[in-house]
Amino acid sequence: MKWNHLATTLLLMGACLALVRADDFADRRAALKKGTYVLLGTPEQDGETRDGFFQEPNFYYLTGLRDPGGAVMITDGVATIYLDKRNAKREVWTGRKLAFEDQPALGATLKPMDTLAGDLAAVKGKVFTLPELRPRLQKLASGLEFEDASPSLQRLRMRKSAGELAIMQKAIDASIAAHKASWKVVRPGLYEYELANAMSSVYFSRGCERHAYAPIVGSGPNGTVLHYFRNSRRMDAGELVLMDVGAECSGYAGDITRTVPVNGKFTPRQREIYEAVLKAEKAVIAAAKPGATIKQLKQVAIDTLNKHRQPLGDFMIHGVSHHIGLDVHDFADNDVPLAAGAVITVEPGVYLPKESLGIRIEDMILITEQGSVVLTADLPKEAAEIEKIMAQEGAARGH
Ligand SMILES: [Mn+2]
Repeated sequence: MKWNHLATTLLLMGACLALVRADDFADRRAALKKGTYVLLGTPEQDGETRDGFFQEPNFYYLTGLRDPGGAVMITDGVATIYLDKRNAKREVWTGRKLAFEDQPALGATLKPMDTLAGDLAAVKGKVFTLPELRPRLQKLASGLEFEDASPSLQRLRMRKSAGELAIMQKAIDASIAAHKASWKVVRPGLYEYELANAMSSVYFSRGCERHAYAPIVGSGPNGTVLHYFRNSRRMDAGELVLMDVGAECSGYAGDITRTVPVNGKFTPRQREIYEAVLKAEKAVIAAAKPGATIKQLKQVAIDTLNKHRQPLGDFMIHGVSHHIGLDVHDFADNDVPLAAGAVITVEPGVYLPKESLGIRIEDMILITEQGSVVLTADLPKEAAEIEKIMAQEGAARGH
C-alpha cells in the first residue's frame, strides 16, 4: 500500500517526490473536523490559453490531484475520490489525464465521477464546502444544506507540514536566485521588463512552473505603486528599483521584495529611508512568535517607522504580513493568532510619491515554538552589503 502511495505521489509531484510524505494528503483529510466535506476539482475548460490550467488549491491540498476535474467527499475523515472517465477525444488536444480507469492508489475509495450526484443526495446532515462550489453542487443534488468549509481548511493550511516546508524552500531558493541575478544586470538604461525577464528566467530554468504573481519591477516613481505591473519604464541613474518577484514551484509560492539603487549606490536620502524600513522589518521579525497576530505585527512596523525623525508610519499604506503557501496570499484567517508552523511574509514599506521614492523589503518567515526563522535569510538586505555585491558583480554602470 505504501509503495502504491509512493508511486502515485511520484506521478503527481514529479520532481518534488522526495519532499512530500506519501501519506500527507490522507493525513489532512483525517484532520478535518467531523462532518461531510465535499470539494470539486477545477474542470478543464476551453480558452485556458492565457494562463493554462490551474487546480483549485484546497482540492489539491486534500487529494494531491493536479489534473482537471474530480471530486472528493470526506465523511468523518474517510474519503471517497471521484474521477472522470477517460475522454480520449479531449486528450487528443490537451494530453493524457489521470482517469478513473487508471485506478490510482490515493488512499481513498475510488469511484467514477457520475456516481457523485447519487452519493451527494444520500448525505445526511450538512455538506461542508467552499461558498463558490455551492451552485455546482446544487446542480448535482437539490435540497442540500451547506456549511462553510473555509474555517477548517484555513486551520489546516495555516500550519505547514515538513514536506510543505521543504517544497516551499525550493520556491524560496529559486526566488532568491532570481533576486541575486537582478543585482548583476540592473543598470541605468535597462527597461523594467528586461529586469523582470532576467529574474523569471532564473526560476523557470530551475523547473518552477509559473510566477507566484505577476512580477512587480517598479523603478523611480513606479516604486511607489503597490501593484505596479506594466514593467515598461526605462530606469535611470539615481533611482531605486523595487522588485517584488517570486516563483511558484511545485504549487507553492515564494514572495520576496528587495529595493536596490539602479546605479549600485544609494543616495543619502534613499539610504535614510531604506534604513528606517529595514529597522521596521527587523522589529516585526523580532515580534513574530506564537500568539502574536498579524494586526499586532503591523502596529510594530508603524510604531518603529514613527520613531524615525520624520515619522513614516502613515506612509506604510498596506498590511505588513500575510500567510503564504499554495497561494501567495494563502487561505488563512488573519485574526487567528500565529502558531508554530505558520509561514508568513514580513514586508514593511514606505512610499513617498512626491520624491519618486518607494521602498519595500519583504522576507518570508516560519513561526517556531521559540519565535521565528527567516526562510529567505540567504538574500542580503543590508544596504552596505547590497552596494558591495552590486559593485563587485554588477554590470558596468558608469559611475
Ligand atoms: Mn507579499
